[in-house]
Amino acid sequence: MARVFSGIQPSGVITLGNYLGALQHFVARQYEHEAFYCIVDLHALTLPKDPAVLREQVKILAAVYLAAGIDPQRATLFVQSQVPEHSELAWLLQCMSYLGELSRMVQFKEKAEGKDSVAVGLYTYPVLQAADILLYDTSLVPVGEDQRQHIELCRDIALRFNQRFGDVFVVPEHQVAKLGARIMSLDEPTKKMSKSNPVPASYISLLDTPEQIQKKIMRAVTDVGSEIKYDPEHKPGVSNLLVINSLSSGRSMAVLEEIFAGRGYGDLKKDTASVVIAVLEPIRREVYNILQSTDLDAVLAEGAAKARAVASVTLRRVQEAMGVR
Ligand code: ATP
Ligand code: LTN
Repeated sequence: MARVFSGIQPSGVITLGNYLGALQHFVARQYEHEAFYCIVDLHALTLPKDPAVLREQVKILAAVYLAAGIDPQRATLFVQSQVPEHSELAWLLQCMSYLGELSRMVQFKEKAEGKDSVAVGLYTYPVLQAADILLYDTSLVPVGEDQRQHIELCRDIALRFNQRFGDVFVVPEHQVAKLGARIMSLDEPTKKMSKSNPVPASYISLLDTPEQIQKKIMRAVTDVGSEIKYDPEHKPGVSNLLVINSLSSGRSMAVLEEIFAGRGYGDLKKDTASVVIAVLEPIRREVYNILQSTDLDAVLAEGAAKARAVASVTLRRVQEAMGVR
């Protein structure tokens, strides 16, 4: 059975983009493959973080994973910092990675832009990500579009390592959905919806109330003209709403274009708000139930133990190959 691995940063409240582009695919994959899902708290440290806030966000993200449908009996859910093999392998892989290739990473350039001082960890972030993936002999990595470049880098590092030291790593492939891999910001539909955007109206959080969701979608920026058709290049705002609607309601783009032919943007927004609420409201309620009733520490401790059992074997193989064991 192929192994699947993916991770989400506890860097804020999970957005509709995270859900449609990543989390819902994690849930589907757990029925087909052996799955490992990680709360990547070490990655979240690459930008300044208050320790108490980080702890709280780890807990909320664990509840979101479970509320969205991750079943800890099927998939291994764990916190990255509880499996020290991630940091250890990251160092070994840093010695196999080049300044040039890391300098080309778009996420680094975007997150470093305009800052006076940038942590080295932000630069080496994709190497830690490669360690996450390679520790589990992962074949498939479901991610949103923005992570494609990081998975390519992980493949390059794994191939380079295998060429030098023999067949140590499984070389993974990314799995990026055709639709929904890049949900756009509601206020600026040419930018990615992101949980670290300081403007709350730009994203829908999985913890937003139905009223908040309704308000944000009704205020979403749309395009000139009045036709409702899927055309991301010329109609980014309307196309984003159509994608969100299609993935939330299960109706194809062709069906939606037919339903909304001759109707106005207001109708599209109202309908989109109602289908998004229908998907997110049960998850939001479940998050609060879980936070009150589930021993998350126990679930995560069990996940970490299962993850370590796999990760420690891979790390040992790498250490032996490199001559440090
Ligand atoms: P941040 O804004 O803090 O960088 P983020 O919202 O991009 O965070 P991540 O934790 O970096 O979230 O991403 C978790 C997963 O969600 C990744 O697979 C990523 O590709 C996916 N993802 C993030 N934003 C979107 C989006 N707007 N549309 C589709 N997928 C997304
Ligand atoms: N960098 C990813 C989060 C992440 C990840 C991973 C994703 C960390 N390690 C391993 C897939 C596989 C992001 O979404 N920003």
